[in-house]
Amino acid sequence: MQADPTASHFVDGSYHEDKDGAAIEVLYPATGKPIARVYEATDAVIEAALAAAARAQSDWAALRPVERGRILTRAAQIIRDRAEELARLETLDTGKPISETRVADWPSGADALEYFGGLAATITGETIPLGGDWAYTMRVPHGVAIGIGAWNYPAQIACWKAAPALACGNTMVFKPSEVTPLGALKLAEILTEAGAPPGVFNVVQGAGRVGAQLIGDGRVRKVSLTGSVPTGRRVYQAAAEGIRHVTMELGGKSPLIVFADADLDAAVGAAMLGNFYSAGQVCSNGTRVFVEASVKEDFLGRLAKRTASIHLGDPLDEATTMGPLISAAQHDKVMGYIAKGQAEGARLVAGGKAGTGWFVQPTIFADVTDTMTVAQEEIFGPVMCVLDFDDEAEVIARANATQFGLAAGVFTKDLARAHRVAGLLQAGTTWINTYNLTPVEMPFGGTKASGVGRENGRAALEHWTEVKTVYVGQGGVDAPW
Ligand code: TXE
Repeated sequence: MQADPTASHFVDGSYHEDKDGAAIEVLYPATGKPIARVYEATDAVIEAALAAAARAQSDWAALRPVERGRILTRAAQIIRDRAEELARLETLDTGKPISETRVADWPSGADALEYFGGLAATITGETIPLGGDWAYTMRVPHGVAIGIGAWNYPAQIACWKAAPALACGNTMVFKPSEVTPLGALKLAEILTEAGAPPGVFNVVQGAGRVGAQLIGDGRVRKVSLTGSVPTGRRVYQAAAEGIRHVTMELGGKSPLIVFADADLDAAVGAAMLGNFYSAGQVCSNGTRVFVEASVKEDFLGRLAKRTASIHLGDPLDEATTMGPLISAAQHDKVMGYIAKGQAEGARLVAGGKAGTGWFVQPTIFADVTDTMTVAQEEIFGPVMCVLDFDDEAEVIARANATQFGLAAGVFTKDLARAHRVAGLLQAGTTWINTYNLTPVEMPFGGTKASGVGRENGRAALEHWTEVKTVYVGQGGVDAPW
């Protein structure tokens, strides 16, 4: 099985190869075997991409917004027309089941292109009366932006960054994760086919070194990262050197609170979606499932039964509902956490074992306490921790006792309580009686160590533009001397 792209990079409107960079072998997570090879961007490739983005930016920003929007909308349609081929490629890149990549990854990317394509022509400023004189504001693009992606949702992340960035008149150099380099190249190809001028969206390959080099360039005005908290800290620091704008979508250890009056089957379904989808490699997962003590055993019984129906297997097989982890390193890391959970006294209710290759069984720990490592650190694998609680104030305090603040969930039939708890949880996004739905119309992002800024929704427009103010003098100048 091979999935070699036309070339490693996409620069200034076309595929671009330079084999002087170190080779990056792309491994299919289901087999661990190579399916493609790309080459890390050399200094020459990085310079070509940045120069192209800088050259293209003023003309792109000067286009009528409705024309920029039309290009993005057209790209969304091309993605939908090529849905099956793209889903297959995403499965090869990530190991996620085809049943997921058909409905979640590129489709969510297409939604972003369509949504921000539609919004492009609505980005306006305000007029400010000053008593005779007046002022007006414009929302102007930052200029050249860098997008840096993680490996868990490579196509979606590329689209979620490119769509608002381009709608607002920025140009972008995007660096996908070195583990999943393939999807972003397709996005560049599709945007170009849709009419994006050369240089508007470029893709270069490489790991942290290439990312750091891109961020450090003097032409760059904005950096948007999806990744882990330690990388976020590094990227934020580097961006600060050049006083660059940032959006940071980082990790989480989100609470999902199930009160005794909740629809338990719905809560079980949400807990499973929020821990096992994409083999648990989702930043907003509700990995600390707090269940009110009186319904805990009932909840665990239903959960264990449904978890047994998860089908691990070949991600290209339609019947597979969970794939492998992304890499050997991630597999070993997750197995390490499972061992630690057991050593620290958590009760294993399901799973706990490695499958063949990089597969890990969907794993449930019960009787987890707040101080256990598995309750504190982001595992990024199919490991659910169930903790008990007795009352509302207690569970809110415990849910908030973390450095993270990406997401949260609350299940209850009590309307007042649902909104009260949602208001008190320290999270960028809180779901009531559902979990992990991230439609593009809704802002998404974290508080505390989980991030800065927001993606999606109208809120994203504020993070891809800045305000320019113009004061208009209408009378003479009243100088005191
Ligand atoms: O992520 P990194 P990695 C967690 C997950 C995983 C761990 C490490 O637990 O095991 O993080 O994964 C680029 N300047 N999450 O190493 O390092 C890097 O090349 C500029 C959770 O894949 O955060 C990649 O493109 N760029 C998370 C991107 O940053 C740099 C999603 C993310 O890499 C850089 C991913 C630098 N100095 C991993 N160093 C979530 N919660 O969503 C790295 N990069």
